[in-house]
Amino acid sequence: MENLVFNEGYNEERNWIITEKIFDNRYLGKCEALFTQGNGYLGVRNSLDEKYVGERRNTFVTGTFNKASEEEVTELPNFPDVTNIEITINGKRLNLNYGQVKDYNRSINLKNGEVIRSFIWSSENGLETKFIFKRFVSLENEHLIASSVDIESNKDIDLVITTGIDGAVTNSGAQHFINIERRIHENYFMQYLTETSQSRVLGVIHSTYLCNYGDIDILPIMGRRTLLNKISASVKQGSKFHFEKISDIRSNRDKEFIDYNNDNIRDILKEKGLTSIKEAYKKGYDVLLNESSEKWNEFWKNSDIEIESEVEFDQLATRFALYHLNIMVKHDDNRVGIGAKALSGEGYKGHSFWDTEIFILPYFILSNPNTARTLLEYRYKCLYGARKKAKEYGYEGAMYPWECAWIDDGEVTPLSGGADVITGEELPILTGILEHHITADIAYAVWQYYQATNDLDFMKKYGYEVIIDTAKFWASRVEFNSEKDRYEITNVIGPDEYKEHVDNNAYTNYMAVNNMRLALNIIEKLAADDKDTYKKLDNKLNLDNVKSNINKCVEKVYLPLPNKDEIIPQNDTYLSLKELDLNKYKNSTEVLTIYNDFNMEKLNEYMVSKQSDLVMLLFVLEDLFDINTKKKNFVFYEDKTLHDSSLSKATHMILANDYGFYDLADNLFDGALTIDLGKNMNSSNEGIHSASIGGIWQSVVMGYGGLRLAHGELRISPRLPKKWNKLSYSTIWQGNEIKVMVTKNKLEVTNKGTEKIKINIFDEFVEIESNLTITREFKG
Ligand code: IFM
Repeated sequence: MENLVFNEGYNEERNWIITEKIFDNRYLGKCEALFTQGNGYLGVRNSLDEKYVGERRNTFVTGTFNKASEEEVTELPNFPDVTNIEITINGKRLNLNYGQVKDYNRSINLKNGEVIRSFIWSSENGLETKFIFKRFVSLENEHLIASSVDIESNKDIDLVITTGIDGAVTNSGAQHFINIERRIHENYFMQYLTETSQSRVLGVIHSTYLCNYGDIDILPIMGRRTLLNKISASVKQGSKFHFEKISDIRSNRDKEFIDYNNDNIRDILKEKGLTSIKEAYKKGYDVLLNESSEKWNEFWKNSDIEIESEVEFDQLATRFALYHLNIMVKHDDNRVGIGAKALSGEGYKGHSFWDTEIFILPYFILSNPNTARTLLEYRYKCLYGARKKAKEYGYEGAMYPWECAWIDDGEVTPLSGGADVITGEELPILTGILEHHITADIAYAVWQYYQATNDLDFMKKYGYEVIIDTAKFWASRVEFNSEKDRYEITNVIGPDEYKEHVDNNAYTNYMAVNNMRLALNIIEKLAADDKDTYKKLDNKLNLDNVKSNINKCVEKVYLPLPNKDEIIPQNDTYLSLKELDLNKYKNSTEVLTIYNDFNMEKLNEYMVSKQSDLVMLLFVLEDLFDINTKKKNFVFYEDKTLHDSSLSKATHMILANDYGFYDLADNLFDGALTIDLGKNMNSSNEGIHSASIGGIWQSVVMGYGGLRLAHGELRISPRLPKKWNKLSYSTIWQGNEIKVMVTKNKLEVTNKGTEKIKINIFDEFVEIESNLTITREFKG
């Protein structure tokens, strides 16, 4: 039997349910991450209620970064845990590794984020106990998490439940919390306060429980760093013991306290938490779930993508992506970004990478522009760290950190990761020092957002400044090569992280020039049309100086062109590297297997790429080369790419579909969909892959759905795979909602907005009045 199945939703729930069919202690990480619940403020990994060796029990509160010690970089700390519910039956602790387990079933309903687990456990001869556990994190009240447990036995049993607030948590051993204060109010309301050790973020956790069973004994326990209640009951054969637990988690970093200079914040938080938990206590699990489900219904009403396919998994996987896209971001707080593992695991420490701008943001720009704006405002707020980094490296302007955490943390990429097993020497991580393209990626994303929204208010307040100050960085970053009479960008890592210390990475150079050209155009336009904004920016950035620095170099930056074989060199040395037979690695079901044979130093010697690099350039700046050159380069580089990063397949899929390599596109699509949902049961241990989840949306909507935002236009040129009969999605273009419905040979575009829109459909400009639909037949 497969561990995970995707077809257990029936009728209304068809293609909404993912089910784990087998409890297997070796693979706890998979569903913990996949079934993560949250709302962008809270992220709670779906560890089982009872503890297991090998579990990773994580509760994250966005933005609460802390540095556990001097030698570690800042990370999102694991908050005190409220999900653990330990149960003993007749003195035997519930643990599915022991006794017998029947009818195990654990599923997430993507429609409302609830996870239900049920099974029958037999801990001693003739005794069978049925358990049903349920849990959700509220979308209605971002602080709330609720669980419920039903227990029923075929004999009388002595039942003990121990649960509460467990502060004995770490991030893989790194301890983040100090100064614990705890107590119980009115017998039922547990209160726990604690503070992060360096950033001094105050975490305030309240928990309560409801129990419908007549005679119960309650014993409060103050353990080391814990505050628990032990609840004992004698449960009669055939009667149901019902237990609910509700918790409220908040912190003084919450958005509501941004401008709050009140010494009483601790008391305020206590009071808010306590009031909230008392109200929640009155409502109980079902009412709270209904409230949260209503919010989910609203989300799905606006955001669902419908796919009619022979392979129903495609529909489910798309919903899986939409579910996670909705809970990975705090939609209204511009002080926080999206972590590479979102709020679903300790991997990459909650830090934000270019993953956001290039892989995730397109979804928000074209589906939920308000959230896109919030995310870009976060980058604006990170300018402080970007300027600091530029200065430290001897450059001007804003050089974005490769990894960002709290808005004023600056660069937080660790300098090493692990140690050589033989020598014990720390293994360096060079990305924070050398991977510079993120600066241009952010400027690019700002411009994409503006094109899609016309949000001039954003540009005046934030966007122009980001583009100009990043351009200022590039003008100082390029190096003049007098022999070749050109500017170069040497010693970088491009998107392909298998190549370090390279010169003239094509992606970086083109994106840097794009960044500088955008800035020049903006400066000129503002000088002509918007003197006030010009003056404001001039005071901050000295625009004459920026302009002259850019003008000095921009037309002379080396932009690698196709060679005699029409191949654009990924960097100065790539095309002269040794060739390697990659079949073994390409055919492997695991990623990064090349590391079994080569270390980084050796990898630098071969023509092998980790992820889309030159191909990424063809995607983001699609007008640079003619179609034949693009196809040729796609084939050349795809052949050498191991897709060892989860960021790779979606981009390749979209271009393969564009270029008519349909079998490859379909293959890559399946690969992109199964990065987290695939058979590899260890793929998501560190957390889900946020960028690949953005990539799923991109492959569906920008790939088969043919939606593209390029040179200021919205284009729709779909092509469905053979197995699909229909795809429906919506997008927002310059404030107007557009519904798109594609079948194998018909496209319908409906303007649901209030204004007339002009878009490009199959390379023809079409104007669509408000509330009108246009139809195009095409050869599928
Ligand atoms: O940003 C990515 C990078 O491109 C490949 N390594 C993982 C990072 C975080 O997802």
